[in-house]
Amino acid sequence: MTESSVTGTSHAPRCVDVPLTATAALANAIVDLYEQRTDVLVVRGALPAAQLAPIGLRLDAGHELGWERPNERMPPEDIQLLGTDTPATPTYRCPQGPSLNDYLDSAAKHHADADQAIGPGFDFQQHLPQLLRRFSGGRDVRVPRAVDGREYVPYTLRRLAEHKQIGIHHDRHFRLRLYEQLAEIVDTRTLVSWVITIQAPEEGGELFVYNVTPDTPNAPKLPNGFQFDLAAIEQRYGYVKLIMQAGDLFLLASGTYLHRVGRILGPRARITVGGFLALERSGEQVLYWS
Ligand SMILES: O=C(O)CCC(=O)C(=O)O
Repeated sequence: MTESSVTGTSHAPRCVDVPLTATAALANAIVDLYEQRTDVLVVRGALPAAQLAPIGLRLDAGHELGWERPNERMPPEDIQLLGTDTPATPTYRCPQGPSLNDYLDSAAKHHADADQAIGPGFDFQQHLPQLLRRFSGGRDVRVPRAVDGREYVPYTLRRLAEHKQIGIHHDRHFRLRLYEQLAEIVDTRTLVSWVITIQAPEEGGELFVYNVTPDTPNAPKLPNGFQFDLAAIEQRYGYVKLIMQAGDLFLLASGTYLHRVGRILGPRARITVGGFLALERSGEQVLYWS
C-alpha cells in the first residue's frame, strides 16, 4: 500500500507501485530513477512469498546465526546484518564508513554467511541479477570487483527486531573513501537502494521517502546541526509511506531523497535482503553490491 502526503507546495516523491506482471513497460526503470522521472519503484510479488516464508521464519528464530550489529551502541537503530561485518555505509561503529580494504576483507570473510543462513532452498545469487535485469534496459547486471580482483558483497540480510528502526538519512555515499574506485566507473548523480522484504513485521517497518535532498536549502536540522529534524520535515515536505509485504521489491533513488524505516511493532522482525546499485558511466552495465 502506498500513501502520499503533499504539504504546501512540496509534492510527494514520484512513486510507481505495480505488480510484477505489470513491469514490461518499466524495462528502463533504473535510468528513470537516475533521470528523476521516477523516485521510487515498488514491485509487488517480485519474488515468490511462499518460498520466502520459511526462510523468514528461520532467519527470525536463528539467534545462533551470528548477526553483526554495527549500530549496537545506538539501541533504536540496532540493525542486524548477515553477509558482512563492515557494511558499505556509515554506521555508529564507523561513522565515516570503512576503508575499501577493510570492506573487501570483510566481504571475503563473510560473504558465505548469508547464503548459508538461507540454506539450499533459495538462491539469491541467481535470482537477484535476474530480477534486477528486468529494470536495467537490457544492460548486464553484475557485482563489481576491485582493481585487485576482490569481489564486493553481493547482498546483505537485514533483521530489524521489535522497537528498532532505520533513522532518516540519505545515501549520497560516493564521497566516502570506500567508493574511491567505484566512483570512477559509475554514474554518481545518485545511488539506488534495492530492498526485497523476506518477512514483514506485524506493524511498523514502513518505508518513508521525503521530498528533501542533501541540496534542499535549509532542510530542518536538530540543534546538534547534523541530524535531520523529522517532525519539521514531515510538516513541511511531501512524502510517501510504503507498506511492503513478503516478496515485494523497491528501488529507491536513495542517494537523492531522505528516507527512513518506521519503528517495528510486535514480536515478528522485519527481514529484508538488500543493497545498492548504480549505472556504469559507459552505460553498458548495472553494478550491484551491499
Ligand atoms: O531497509 C530498507 O527498507 C531501507 C534501507 C535503507 O535505508 C537504504 O537502503 O538506504
